[in-house]
Amino acid sequence: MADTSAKRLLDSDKTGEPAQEVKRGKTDNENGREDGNESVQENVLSGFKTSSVLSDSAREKNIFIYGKVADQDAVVILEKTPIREDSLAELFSGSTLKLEMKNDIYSTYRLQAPPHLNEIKTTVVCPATEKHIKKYQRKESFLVEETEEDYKNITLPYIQKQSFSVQWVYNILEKKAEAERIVYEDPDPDVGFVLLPDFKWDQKQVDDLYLIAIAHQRDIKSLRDLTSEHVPLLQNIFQKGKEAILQRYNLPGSKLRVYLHYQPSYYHLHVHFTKLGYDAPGCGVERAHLIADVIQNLQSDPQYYKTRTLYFPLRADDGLLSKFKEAGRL
Ligand code: M7G
Repeated sequence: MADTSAKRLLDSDKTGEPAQEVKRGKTDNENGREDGNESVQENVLSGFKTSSVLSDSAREKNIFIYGKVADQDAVVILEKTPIREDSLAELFSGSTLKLEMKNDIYSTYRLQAPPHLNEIKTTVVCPATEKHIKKYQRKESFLVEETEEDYKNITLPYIQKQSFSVQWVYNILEKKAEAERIVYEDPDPDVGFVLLPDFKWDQKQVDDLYLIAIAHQRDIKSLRDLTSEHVPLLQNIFQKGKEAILQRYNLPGSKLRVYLHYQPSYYHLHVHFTKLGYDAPGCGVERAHLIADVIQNLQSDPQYYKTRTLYFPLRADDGLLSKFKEAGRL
């Protein structure tokens, strides 16, 4: 069965595709920023100075930290990764076990695993902007109701000035970063896209599979820009994305949740592919729009997303929320 076999260890080197070589330490992108890949070993965090903990979760076993790398603001995310079934034999035979307590048939231990089975997934955003720091801070959210006029008068002017840079997206499309991670590419300029693992996924197990498909077209900011003319693009991403995931990860379309975020964090059209049953951040009904529904809505009304009132959550400290408040819309 696809689900069981898909539980196996995923060999991240098994990319299959003839990915282009990544030029390490290259500084030719727009921002003059370096793009590295996985094999760079230098510990950029050795001098990291913690300023504050933005949020943490004992349940999700992660912590979001704000601090400085040299003189630059940085956000570091540390996350314990799931225990893989195929590492159990080595975990039991190769670890030391320290008894904590024993009572009748019950005992608890501290198991010290070999280092390679005890890695912490680490994400670094550096230099981080104030918006990054806010993004990772735990804050109360409010549901916003955005009409067609609200989008034109409030949201659009705000995102044109305030949104995150999408340089990382262009780096992927131009093979300046993450080229070796590409799972599938359709190079067509109109309906083409690049499918690759989201950086939230460590690719060690399919239980928390998370990929993103990034459109080659650069002028579609979000769901709001979509009309029926984009249906072939969406159908292509949906169909070929599912086929590529079936081929690579042995996971059929019936096991996938494929959706767009509104509002997204990055205003360049991309589609999220996550495993059904994995409670991926942002997959709730207030933010995720299933691509299958998006396609049907556009087929029945070409202007559906231009004209509909859309609902989405905004965090208390989000500048866009202040704009809605100033306009008396909240
Ligand atoms: P979104 O809906 O714009 O925003 O999705 P969200 O981050 O609030 O969900 C963008 C997606 O791109 C997210 O799932 C991010 O984890 C992912 N992502 C962001 N960055 C900066 C990168 C990156 O550099 N590489 C990859 N592979 N994924 C990224």
